[in-house]
Amino acid sequence: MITVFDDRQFGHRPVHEFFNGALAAHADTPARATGILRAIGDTVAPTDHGMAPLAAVHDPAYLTFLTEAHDRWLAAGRTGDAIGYAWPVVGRRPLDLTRIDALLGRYTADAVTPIGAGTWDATYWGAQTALTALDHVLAGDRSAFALCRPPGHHAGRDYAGGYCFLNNAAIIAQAAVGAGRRVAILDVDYHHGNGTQDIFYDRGDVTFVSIHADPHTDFPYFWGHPDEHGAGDGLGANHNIILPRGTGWADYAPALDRSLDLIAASGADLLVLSFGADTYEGDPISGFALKTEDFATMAHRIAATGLPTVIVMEGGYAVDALGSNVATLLSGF
Ligand code: OKP
Ligand code: ZN
Repeated sequence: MITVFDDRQFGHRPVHEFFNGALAAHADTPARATGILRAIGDTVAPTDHGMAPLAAVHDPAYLTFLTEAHDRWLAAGRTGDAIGYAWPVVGRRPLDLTRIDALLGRYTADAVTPIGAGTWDATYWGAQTALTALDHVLAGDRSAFALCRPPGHHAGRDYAGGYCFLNNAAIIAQAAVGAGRRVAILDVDYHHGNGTQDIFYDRGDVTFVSIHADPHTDFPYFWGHPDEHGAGDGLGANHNIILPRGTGWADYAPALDRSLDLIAASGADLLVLSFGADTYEGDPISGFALKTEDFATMAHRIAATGLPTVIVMEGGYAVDALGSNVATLLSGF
């Protein structure tokens, strides 16, 4: 299977995130990508598909914000990463926001998603990485791996959040729809893919199934509950399967089988797998208990659907084990 990667993604180097009321070292380190690259070997560079496929999912004003945010931060006399501190929880009339702190409040969802000098280039080339992996699958490859970093599944149409800026899985799902395919997205990251859910919530042409930690106990808290079924044309095309902290393979496997049944019933002919390795037992910010070999079993079951599959990297923070966890998943295909 081909792996697509662009080393401009190393330019995203967030320093801090808020954690338990204080600044802590950010979990999305460049070393995550290094560990994966070391374990899987050769990669191919993405081709540039331009802004159009990004703008097919994201709000143009949000894309402008992402391209300008760090320059505006510097122009305001700040140093380091741009991070918000005030959020418009109560909706108000549209305002002409100009101060960087107001823009950060408008276009970010939390204080764990800082924007640095290299963030836009990194996330842009991450999205191009996913689009190039999709090209390989549309051209007939059975599967392809997009080594994206930063991840994407918490980013919505007009907001960053949960370490994510551009929603790589949603961007390629939309591009695949444009190519005439019927798409399902399976999100197996430990955290609910709230951005992906939000983007497709009222659409019936893209099915979203996510297996994740109960949002009563885990980020992103406000979304990912099992009664979120979709709306309008999308009613019945959104499925959240929650599992308690401590879940190991014995209880994960039935949830995966249920997900694959839902995807088969959707009539999809192309699968986007949002793959987070943070379900691993050693993950420092997560609470499931999958073992490295379980990722091979996970891949066997997904591959048994026969669906052409684009695998998009999301989370996974046990850096020492991340390479072998990803390589094990890929070998299972
Ligand atoms: C991004 B992805 C841990 C707090 C974690 C943010 C998690 C973002 C995860 N106590 N807060 O889904 O892997
Ligand atoms: Zn995650």
